[in-house]
Amino acid sequence: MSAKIGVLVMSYGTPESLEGVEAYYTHIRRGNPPSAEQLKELKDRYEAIVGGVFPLRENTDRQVEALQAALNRDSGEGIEYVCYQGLKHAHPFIEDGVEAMAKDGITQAVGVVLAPHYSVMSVGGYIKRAQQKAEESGIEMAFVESYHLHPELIDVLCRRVSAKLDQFEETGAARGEVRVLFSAHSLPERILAMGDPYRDQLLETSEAVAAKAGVTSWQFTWQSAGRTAEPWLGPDILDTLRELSETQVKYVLSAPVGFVSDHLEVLYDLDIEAQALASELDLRLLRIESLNSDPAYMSVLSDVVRTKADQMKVSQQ
Ligand code: FEC
Repeated sequence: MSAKIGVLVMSYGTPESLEGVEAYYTHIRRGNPPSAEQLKELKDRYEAIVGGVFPLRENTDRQVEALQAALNRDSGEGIEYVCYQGLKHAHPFIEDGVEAMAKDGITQAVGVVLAPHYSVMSVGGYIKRAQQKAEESGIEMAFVESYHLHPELIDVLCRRVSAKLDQFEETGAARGEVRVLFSAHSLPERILAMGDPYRDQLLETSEAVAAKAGVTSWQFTWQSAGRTAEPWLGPDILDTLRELSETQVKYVLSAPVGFVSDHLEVLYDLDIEAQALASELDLRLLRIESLNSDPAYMSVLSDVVRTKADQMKVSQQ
């Protein structure tokens, strides 16, 4: 008999179509519908990236499929991992994923989020919802909280940074002339007063990648801050680019280490919005490739999931 372990793979979620953007946005805003102007602005951003197609859905599907294959390829005899998707703001929701596990008779599961850094306002929110549903469904669940310094994650990010520095070199810019801008989704400033580890974890990832890639000219900046009245963590990448343009810096490499997929915050906020500002400011801006379902990222995820599963006393089913 083999033991079956459920793996709840959690991700942000994206609308299924332009018609679905309003419901999605309302969910992000905890049930408060956006104004007509806010809705139009968001739809315009989605249309600008790929004309109404939502790349995050397909990327998440591929990541979940690849993770299940990686887990079972390397798993010890007698354990079968079954992956379920649970999205924060779209179908199948986190609760749907847990329910699907329960329907399949899963009694033990590991939860992991497709975001390496922990904040009580990001990963903490995913875990809370999954934990509550798991308790109601009689599933024992353990959670991976963060993996921001996993050696294979640092390695693959270092390779991504080096590849783009090579590209700069091929076009005449010395590696040392390129300022590397590590970035992640901003959060409200109040997380700092709560002692949240998010900012420190992001700085640790950035430092580790820079050290491994031999990068000395780098800084951390935020991006994609929400449109709410309270202060968000800064500086924002657009302000950072403006500041850099007033110095000797001419070449900038964007490394959004807080994200693992191509989606709106990368394809619009960086590739369209930041890129347009960079050309206006006469800065040459490149961006590292997203991890998506790179086997090295799948290996990071399968390692952290397996480590959690090993800590649970697996019962034979
Ligand atoms: O491609 C896509 O369809 C989805 C792209 C997407 C990702 C993403 C990741 C994170 N968010 C985080 C925090 C917040 C907070 C608010 C907020 C608002 C939005 C809006 C859109 C959106 N987020 Fe997001 N986020 C993505 C998309 N996010 C669209 C609404 C319009 C806007 O503000 O731009 C503010 C909520 C509020 O109004 O109170 C907070 C964090 C992450 C990274 C970790 C993770 O993936 O969970 C943190 C991808």
